[in-house]
Amino acid sequence: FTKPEYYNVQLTKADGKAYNIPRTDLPLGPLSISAYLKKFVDVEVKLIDFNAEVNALDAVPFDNFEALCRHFFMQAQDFMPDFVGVSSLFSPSFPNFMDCGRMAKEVWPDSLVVGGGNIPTNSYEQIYRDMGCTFFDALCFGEGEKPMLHLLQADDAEAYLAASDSWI
Ligand code: B12
Repeated sequence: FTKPEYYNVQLTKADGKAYNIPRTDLPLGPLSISAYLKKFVDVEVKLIDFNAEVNALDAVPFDNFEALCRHFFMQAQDFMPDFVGVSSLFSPSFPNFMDCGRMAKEVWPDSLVVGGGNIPTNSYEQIYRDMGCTFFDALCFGEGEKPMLHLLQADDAEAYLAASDSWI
């Protein structure tokens, strides 16, 4: 992103540097989960779309995605989430998905950090077994609306996660 190749669509930002332009598409999965939850429970939801956010920045003075992620999470520090959900659809985002989960746990250690989308649905063994990941409290398998609702409604979230087939 910060070192675009000649064939990438580029944008020169206010800091004078050329950046790649990430493609922005509505984050349909998180939006769908948010809409579903709001129908059934009184919940406040905040969504950070990183592609839209980096496009909007005037400069991107971060060496890596982890630093960028920490920056946005620290900006949202007045919001103390009970649950943080990280979503990722595309395989090239795998490292970003992991960085995002790691940073969420660092910034909000008391929150339950969960992941969902195509990446964890297909790569949960790699994430937990091969990489020994400890910052994702659970990964959702497949569609997330009902699993998230049941998680929010559970008296004992950890016991629910351990027993449910929708969560790894
Ligand atoms: C629609 C779609 C698009 C749309 C845009 C999608 C969007 N708004 O972001 C368009 C046409 C733009 C598109 C483009 C591309 N796509 Co596309 N696309 C899809 C498709 C068909 C559906 C995705 C979708 O929106 N589903 C509907 C939403 C509601 O579901 P969802 O996102 O999966 O979320 C649910 C669950 O995953 C889960 N969930 C998701 N996040 C979270 C988070 C938490 C915390 C929890 C608990 C649960 C959870 O719950 C959600 C609700 O049920 C998928 C195939 C598929 N069936 O998944 C391919 C797919 C994602 N696309 C793919 C590809 C390759 C591309 C392109 C690279 C194609 C290209 N060569 O240009 C581009 C890249 C776009 C980009 N931004 O970089 C591949 C990705 C493969 C891979 N391994 O990376 C897929 C898997 C298709 C395939 N089998 O090849 N795509």
